[in-house]
Amino acid sequence: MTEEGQEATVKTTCPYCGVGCGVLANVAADGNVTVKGDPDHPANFGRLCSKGSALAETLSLSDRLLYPQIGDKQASWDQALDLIASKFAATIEEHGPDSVAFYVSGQILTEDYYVANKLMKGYIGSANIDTNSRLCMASSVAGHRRAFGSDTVPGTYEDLELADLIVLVGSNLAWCHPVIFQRIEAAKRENPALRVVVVDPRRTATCELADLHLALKPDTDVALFNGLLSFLSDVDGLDRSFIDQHTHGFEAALAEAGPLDMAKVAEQTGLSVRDLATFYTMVARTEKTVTVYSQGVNQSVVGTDKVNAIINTHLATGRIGRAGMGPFSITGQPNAMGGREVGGLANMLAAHMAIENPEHRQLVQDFWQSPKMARRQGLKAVDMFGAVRDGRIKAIWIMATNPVDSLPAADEVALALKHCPFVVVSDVSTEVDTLPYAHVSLPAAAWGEKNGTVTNSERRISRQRRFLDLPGEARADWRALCEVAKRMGFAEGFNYAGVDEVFAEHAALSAHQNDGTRDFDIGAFADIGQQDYDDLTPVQWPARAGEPKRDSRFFAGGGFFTKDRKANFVAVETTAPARRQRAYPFVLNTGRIRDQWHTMTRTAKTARLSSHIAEPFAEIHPEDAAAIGLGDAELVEVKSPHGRVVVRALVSEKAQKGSVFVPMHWTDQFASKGRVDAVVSPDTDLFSGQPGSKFTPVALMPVSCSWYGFAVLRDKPEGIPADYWALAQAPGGWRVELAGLGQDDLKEMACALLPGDTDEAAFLSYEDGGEGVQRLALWDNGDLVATFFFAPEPVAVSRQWAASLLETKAENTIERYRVLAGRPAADRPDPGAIVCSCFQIGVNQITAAAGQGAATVDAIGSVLKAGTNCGSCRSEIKSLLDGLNDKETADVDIAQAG
Ligand SMILES: Nc1nc2c(c(=O)[nH]1)N[C@H]1C(S)=C(S)[C@@H](COP(=O)(O)OP(=O)(O)OC[C@H]3O[C@@H](n4cnc5c(=O)[nH]c(N)nc54)[C@H](O)[C@@H]3O)O[C@H]1N2
Ligand SMILES: Nc1nc2c(c(=O)[nH]1)N[C@H]1C(S)=C(S)[C@@H](COP(=O)(O)OP(=O)(O)OC[C@H]3O[C@@H](n4cnc5c(=O)[nH]c(N)nc54)[C@H](O)[C@@H]3O)O[C@H]1N2
Ligand code: SF4
Ligand SMILES: [Mo]
Repeated sequence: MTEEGQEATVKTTCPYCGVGCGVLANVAADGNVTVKGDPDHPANFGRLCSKGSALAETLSLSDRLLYPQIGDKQASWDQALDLIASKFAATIEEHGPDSVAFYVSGQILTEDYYVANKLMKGYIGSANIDTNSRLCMASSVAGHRRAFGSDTVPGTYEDLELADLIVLVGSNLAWCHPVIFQRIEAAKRENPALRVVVVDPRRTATCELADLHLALKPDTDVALFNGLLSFLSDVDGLDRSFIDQHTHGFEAALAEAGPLDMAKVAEQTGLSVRDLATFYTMVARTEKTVTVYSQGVNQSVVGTDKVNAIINTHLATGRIGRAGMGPFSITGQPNAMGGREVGGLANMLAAHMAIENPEHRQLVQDFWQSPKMARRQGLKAVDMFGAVRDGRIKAIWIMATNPVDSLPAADEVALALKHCPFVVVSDVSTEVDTLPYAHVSLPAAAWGEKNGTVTNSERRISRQRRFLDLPGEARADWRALCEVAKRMGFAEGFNYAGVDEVFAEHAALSAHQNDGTRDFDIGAFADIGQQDYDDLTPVQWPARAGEPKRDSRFFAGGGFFTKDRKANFVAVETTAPARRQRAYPFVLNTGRIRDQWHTMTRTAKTARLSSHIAEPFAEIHPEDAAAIGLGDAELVEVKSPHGRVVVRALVSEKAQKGSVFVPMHWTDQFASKGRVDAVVSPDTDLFSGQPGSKFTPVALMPVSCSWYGFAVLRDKPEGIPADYWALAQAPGGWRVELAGLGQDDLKEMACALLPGDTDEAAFLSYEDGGEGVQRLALWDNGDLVATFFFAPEPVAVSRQWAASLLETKAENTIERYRVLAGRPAADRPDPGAIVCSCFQIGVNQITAAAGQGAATVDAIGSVLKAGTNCGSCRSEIKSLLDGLNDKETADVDIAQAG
């Protein structure tokens, strides 16, 4: 925290992805905040991606939840906490501990997570606490535990720099872990021998770095890696001594993989025998191989098997825990790893202990001196909401996650919450689709306002530090939890003076009766005091008490956390992916885009991040689009038995035939029908309970619209009566995509989007009756209030130029008519769809610079600065340049392509 009126720089950690970058937050004397990368942080050494560098732009309080509410009335914290405690206590009294639940998140801090887990498992006595990590890391956790006996990530980021081969499986690093991507890019420049293989059904931005892209059929990864195991065996690529000394079950795993049959693997995966042979040979010949994987692996009904198929190949070659090699499951959320440490999942216990293990249960209960202990696993996320729906769970506390948007079969989740007798939601924003279902809502402290720790993908614990005052009545989540615990009669377990005491207890528990039997041990911090906690520098675990700093990798010499300290090969069956029914012939794949974070409650607050892709879309192959009569930039309905969305068609060769990709981000706050999880199937992996969010059989149907529109507005519209709309921030206002099924009165439509009673006559308008083109604009003394472009087909006006009009004055009639003409003046060329969000450089500018000889990404950088700040767009620039060489057009952003 800073003294009022004094400049200060605080070292903290980015609240977005699991890379866990260090951030320097500078608060100027006037309170203005700027952020940059922390050059000393070992995750990023000063780098930040587009989202990290835009953090300061997300701090406005305009949408913040600032006061507790009961129903829709403001309440005091005391009233809210009393009500929560009494409702939970009464429900438990009447229906037992398993009638209540917590649904928490990999975005709360370790200390928040620790007390939530302690309250539910040790005091309420139920394991009905689960987290959105169930949708994210559960298959990796289950796979690790099957193979290693513990949920251990063996390697470190440095391994990526030391490797000679990096295999990225189901991982779009360029957009989702951009700073790791940049570290690999840099490593490749240093070490030209480094090869990168991308295994992903889609051609993603990450493929720009790839020497080989394996666009396998969805959900056929087990076939690919079982084939690799057979190949390694065939070419004598095994480490027999590692297998013999440190593992069990190799023969069974190999037998299950079967004798090598490349033609069969090719058929199963849809890859060519040639590409398979190239890949397998590369792996066989490269000792220093790291296999990085994330949601293309985890989010599958065979996710745990995919994880073990990958790990099998590393155990078989002994490539684990040594510099430059290993299986590497990277985490998504900033504290996904911390959540696993505290046992935040319904099937885990604190400090990486097992809930099924009676000794572990006793150990934890003794340590906590708690009245109760959950005896069996609780309900995993999808089942938890099923139990809410059928009435088994009668009170639920949702914290730092937005399940009405992010759980599969999301409309059913909304319905469940609607009928739940008591719902508590802790959040930082009012613009959250889950919030309307809350009986009590609690305003949480946001990033920059709270203290605690997070653990990143490489087991590195870093401090998040406060540098802003708490706004309104916001409070840290751990405080709200402790206050409820006290009111439920559990004061003795929750009397922490500060967050440092929670951390110290967590550290002490990790070391309690451990003696090297459990991987997670941070006993070195068991006695940490407030000052040392405040000063804590990033540290990797294990950090055992009294042990000198050592190589933090695991398993190079065996020492797994099973009974006999040997790892298990898991014999994984190659199953054919779910069969597509005739009514649902396409596979829906879902995931992320570069500049939005999940359900957009924070990243959508900045115009800069919204400029990259401003509308939900479905990426579809040209042949599929043609077959269903869908044109580029038209609207398409994506439908499953669970629900539907209507989004913009992005016709692209990057899509795999038969598949369609829709981003997970859009909510009811930003689009009329863009919540893709309404469509996603709730089927889960048998072992992990993780939903297969990347594979839902769907039907696609073009939506025929009578009209399309694009508007730029100074004020956020209160409601949008159009059949289709998508809303995004623009510099100085908002931009809206519109479309209608019927013959709406378009002037009336325009008025409905403006505040107050606008007279239709106030518009300057242009109408081409014959062609159905209509353009309207409204000024207030030369400042644009609104402009609308309507047409019978997708509107072809430059979005970037139109959005920029809010920040320019129209001094005279000519300039106003130029706006209606829908064309920029010659002195203000249209930048085109934004590629570089830091410097707002668009496709047209890059294309023009390339035309004048800037042929490489670096050359573009020196002419336009594009790609020279955060670097997140470098792979798109490369793709654009490659495309120009191929005489292809870039399809970065359909909605802006006009
Ligand atoms: N910009 C941005 N970055 C983020 C996030 C964000 O919201 N926005 N969220 C963070 C979080 S919580 C997470 S979990 C991570 C996720 O990071 P990633 O896992 O990299 O991201 P996704 O886009 O979900 O999915 C990755 C890829 O899996 C591919 N895929 C789909 N099906 C299959 C398959 O059957 N096999 C294989 N091999 N691949 C398949 C998809 O085509 C997709 O390109 O990102 C983190 N970083
Ligand atoms: N179809 C599909 N669905 C998916 C995925 C996918 O790839 N495809 N990915 C899944 C994955 S990997 C993940 S991780 C999830 C993410 O899904 P969610 O967790 O639902 O997404 P977020 O938008 O990150 O939600 C975080 C919420 O916490 C609030 N918040 C922020 N900071 C704080 C805080 O300090 N305290 C409190 N109390 N609240 C805070 C934010 O305003 C926001 O409402 O989505 C999952 N769902
Ligand atoms: S890569 Fe980007 S989003 Fe992830 S932690 Fe670093 S700055 Fe934040
Ligand atoms: Mo995630």
